[in-house]
Amino acid sequence: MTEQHRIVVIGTGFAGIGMAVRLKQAGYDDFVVLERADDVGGTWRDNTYPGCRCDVPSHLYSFSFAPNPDWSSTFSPQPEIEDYLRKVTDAFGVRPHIRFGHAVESASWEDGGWRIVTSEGEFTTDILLSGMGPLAEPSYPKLPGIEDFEGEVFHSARWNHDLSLSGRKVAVIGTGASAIQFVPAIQPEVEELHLFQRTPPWVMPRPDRKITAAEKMVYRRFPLVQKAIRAGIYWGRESMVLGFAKLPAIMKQAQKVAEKHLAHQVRDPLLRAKLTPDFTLGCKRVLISDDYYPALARPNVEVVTDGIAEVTPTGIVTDDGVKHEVDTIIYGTGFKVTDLPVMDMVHGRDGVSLREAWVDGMEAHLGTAIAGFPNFFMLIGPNTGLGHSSMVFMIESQIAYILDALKTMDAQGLREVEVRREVQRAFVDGVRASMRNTIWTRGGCTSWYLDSEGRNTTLWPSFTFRFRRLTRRFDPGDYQTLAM
Ligand code: N01
Repeated sequence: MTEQHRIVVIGTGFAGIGMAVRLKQAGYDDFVVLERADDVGGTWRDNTYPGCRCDVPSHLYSFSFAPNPDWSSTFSPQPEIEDYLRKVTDAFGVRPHIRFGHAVESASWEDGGWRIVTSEGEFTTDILLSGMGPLAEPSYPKLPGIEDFEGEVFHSARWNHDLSLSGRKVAVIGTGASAIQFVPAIQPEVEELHLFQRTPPWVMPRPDRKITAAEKMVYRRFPLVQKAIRAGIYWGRESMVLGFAKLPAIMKQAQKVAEKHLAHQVRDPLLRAKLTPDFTLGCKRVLISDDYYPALARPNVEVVTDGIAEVTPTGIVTDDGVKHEVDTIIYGTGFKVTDLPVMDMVHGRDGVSLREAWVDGMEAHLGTAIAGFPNFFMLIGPNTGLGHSSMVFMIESQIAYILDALKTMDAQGLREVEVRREVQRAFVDGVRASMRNTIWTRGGCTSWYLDSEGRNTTLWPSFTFRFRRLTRRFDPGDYQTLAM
């Protein structure tokens, strides 16, 4: 049997939950949220690796409609964020709308509506909202010989908690935001840790501390105080990072802080040389940690900088011919950010998939609406990611825009809205122009910010406040519309 709803949302991370809460508050009752897992949380439910925590200050990492006076520290640990999302889900009454265990297999625009096939049956809807997020699907590198490896293999985003790492010889592949968090957490437990580093990241000090009971009380009694701190951090962070990002020469000054951090924490000059990056700070996501470098200096850790030639049943052979005997391989190799599963899942007008629509790179008007895909809005779509601030702010901007679109459709009796191709083109050209001379494209590195052609189709290159302004109103003039 096919279920029909006015609105279908996919995913229950920050995007899907925020959307569901706002829909309910706006009086839309006929909606369901499809979730493949058995609880909410998105990437904050899936990433349970030891040491997982947010590298964005806690004050920024909550919805404006659900401030959290109870964050325990400047940078919240993963279980607290997952718990926060569960609490928001229940406090705002959206859990009954969620269909857990419903993995979306495809969504197609057919006969003026969306038909969605899930692992548990079909749905049809007028409006399809994607909250699937770019950090959902782990990326596994293709290592020759991996299928013959006799030990244990898993990805940091699918941590194997049934396996004790105590006494094991572990290979970690990757040195991004995830690895720098779990490496110090597992180093004391494992017998040997072989860290396969392709590119050394820049690592800044992490100014973390516990939030005191007195502070929490103030936030609880005077929410405006927390709001003011939040606004202050936004401006400070964004002005600094964006100022630097647009002027790579100045970014080199910030590098000095990271260089000092490395020199202070790693005394061995050979190890320090291995860990010194050769690109401008900010080109990849800037990492923060106080325990990563000290962990690498421990005697049971080896930083391997030669490339991986092949995997054998009992280890990894590098390009220099050395064999590293290991019984466990942990991938800290990130996510499929520019090769999203949604690209093959969603088919718009004339059966065209997002992958086909995006042959020249991912693009969307305001990172949200895509020509050829009527009544479809994508949360955290192309060029809405951030290297400098909180994604929750971007998500809330998109949610407000989508709600305004729904209100406009209701008020004007519109059955279909589809962004005009030329409007999308103009927006995307603007984003690419302002991306041109930034650290993200000219910093001398590759990163998940760039697609296989070197285009930055992931980041928003400006202040989040500017994005908020652009998404404040849904302009039906930007869309081709069809009346009821
Ligand atoms: O993934 P990454 P991540 N052989 O893509 C290496 C968010 N996040 O999971 O730099 C060898 O950054 C790759 O090497 P290189 C945050 O937005 C947030 O760590 O490409 N190595 C790199 O070192 C973050 O940016 C938090 O040369 C290979 C690593 O794997 C995003 O998630 C915490 C390889 C991948 O790094 C992703 O972070 C954690 C190969 N074949 C994550 N393929 C917060 O605190 C890849 N690598 C909020």
